[in-house]
Amino acid sequence: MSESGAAREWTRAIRLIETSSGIYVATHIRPDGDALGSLLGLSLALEKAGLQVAALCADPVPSTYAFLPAVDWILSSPPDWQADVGIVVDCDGLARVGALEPALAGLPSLIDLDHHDTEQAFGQEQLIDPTAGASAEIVYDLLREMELPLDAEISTCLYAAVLTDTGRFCYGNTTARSLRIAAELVAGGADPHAIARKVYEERSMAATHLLGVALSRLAATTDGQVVSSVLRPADFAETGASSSDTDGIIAHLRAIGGPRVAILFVEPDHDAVRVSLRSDGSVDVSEIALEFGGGGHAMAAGCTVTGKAELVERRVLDAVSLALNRPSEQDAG
Ligand SMILES: [Mn+2]
Repeated sequence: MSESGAAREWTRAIRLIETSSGIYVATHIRPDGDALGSLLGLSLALEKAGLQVAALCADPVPSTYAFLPAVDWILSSPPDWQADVGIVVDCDGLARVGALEPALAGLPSLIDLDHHDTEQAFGQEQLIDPTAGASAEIVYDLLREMELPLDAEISTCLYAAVLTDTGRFCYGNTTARSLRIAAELVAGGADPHAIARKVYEERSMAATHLLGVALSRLAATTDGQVVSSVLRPADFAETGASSSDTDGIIAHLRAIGGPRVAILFVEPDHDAVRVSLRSDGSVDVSEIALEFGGGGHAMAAGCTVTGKAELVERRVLDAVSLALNRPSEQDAG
């Protein structure tokens, strides 16, 4: 899209927001740091600007993110008042909002605010920038464009979002812009040490035991290009861990030097397998996730596949090895 086209889109989106009588801000199921930080940062800023706002997420907030300001404000279903505008953050396709989809799809105006490189854009207006390290970077730009002040609460939410989606400013999506925005958020009152402790250093005993189980089951393919692990329903029962306690385990698999792709298969109950994929950049794992009905980014993606666990795992491993052995587009120029 041309610069002027993008600028017009921003102007129209801002006009929709500023003239709204009520806004539903929503994010995806199984929310992560970017989903929740973007949802809360944006909702707080709009509410403080005098707009009527409901912050919506169909799934519960993982305990890791219970420290975020105004987290108790999040509703799992729409409130008893009707919005005229919806802003959906960090969702690659409207279906990602889960049970909230009908309530959002029925709104007069919908804004898709996201950083996925998507073919599933939706809504009247799209504030989509795949070069953003986190959706929160786009929220930051939107609030700046609207000239809304960033206080410590809003800054904390947005900082937590950028921190987690860039893998503590380590992943390939980390840019000078991510760091500049993070610096502005710290200046606005976000506390980097306190937030990092909350997100990364308060893992529960149960979750740590679950991590141990996952690490004990590490397996590599014979060519050493793919490393994977699995968690079965019994592992959750035995450790007392919950399904959101798998967050962060994939980072330990990804940290192994050598393999180009890391995969974590999680079978929270017996009818589906949740697959997390990480790549060193040599294959686009979002394309593999897409084949299985999921999505994500080139270096981090996921999908949930129904079927017998062993069969699902075999199919995903086959798809990954096929992708790894395909001549890459980069090689072709
Ligand atoms: Mn994100």
